Amino acid sequence: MKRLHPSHPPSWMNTSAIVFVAALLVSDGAVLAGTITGYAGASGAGLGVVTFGAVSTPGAGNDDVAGASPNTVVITQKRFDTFNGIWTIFDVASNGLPATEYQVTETVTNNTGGIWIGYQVMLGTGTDSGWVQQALGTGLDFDLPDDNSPRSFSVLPTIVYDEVTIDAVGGTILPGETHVFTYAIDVPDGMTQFTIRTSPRMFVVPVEEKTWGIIKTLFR
Ligand SMILES: [Ca+2]
Ligand SMILES: [Ca+2]
Repeated sequence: MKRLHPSHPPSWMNTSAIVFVAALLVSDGAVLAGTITGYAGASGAGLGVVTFGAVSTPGAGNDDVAGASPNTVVITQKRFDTFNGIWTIFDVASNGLPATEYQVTETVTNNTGGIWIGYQVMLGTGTDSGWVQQALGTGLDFDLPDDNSPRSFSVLPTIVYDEVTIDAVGGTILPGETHVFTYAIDVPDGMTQFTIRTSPRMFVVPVEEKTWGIIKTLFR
């Protein structure tokens, strides 16, 4: 179900769950959870340049967090040179505890030569022709159902999202402009890698073309 960014965060606190996780963390003596261990590269026809800053996980297994998680992923530069997607891949260590929440920040540059009217972020696995969007309900998600952490796309203020897709629209990003976007993700235990797919949206499709496209699809 798609929804608009809420003005009032939902109730999220589950005391028994927090106590349970805290007990696990303390009993082991070590911090264990599904955590991002590193950046495994970028690909896609939109690339450009991707410069990975750092991943930091001081609060492994902390799902859920209200506000910005202390765990961070920073992409210091993501430059789109053509109007296509860029996939960034992350390695994950599984250690038997629930999800770890990260606040992702990416600094995005429009080097495509065209005006953007939107920006899309998706979660999944693989890249390019091997890309598979994450199914709903797996635990890899954009901080849902808790939905209580920052999600901001600068000059694109209208944000429509579900567990695995964010569409930010409502403004324009001109050629040469750079903007900082941020969003929260939950990384569950039980996976070795995942991918963040990002892509600009450029043109509004005219009604006539959309109609023709529908017709072509029907008769193909
Ligand atoms: Ca959260
Ligand atoms: Ca969360």
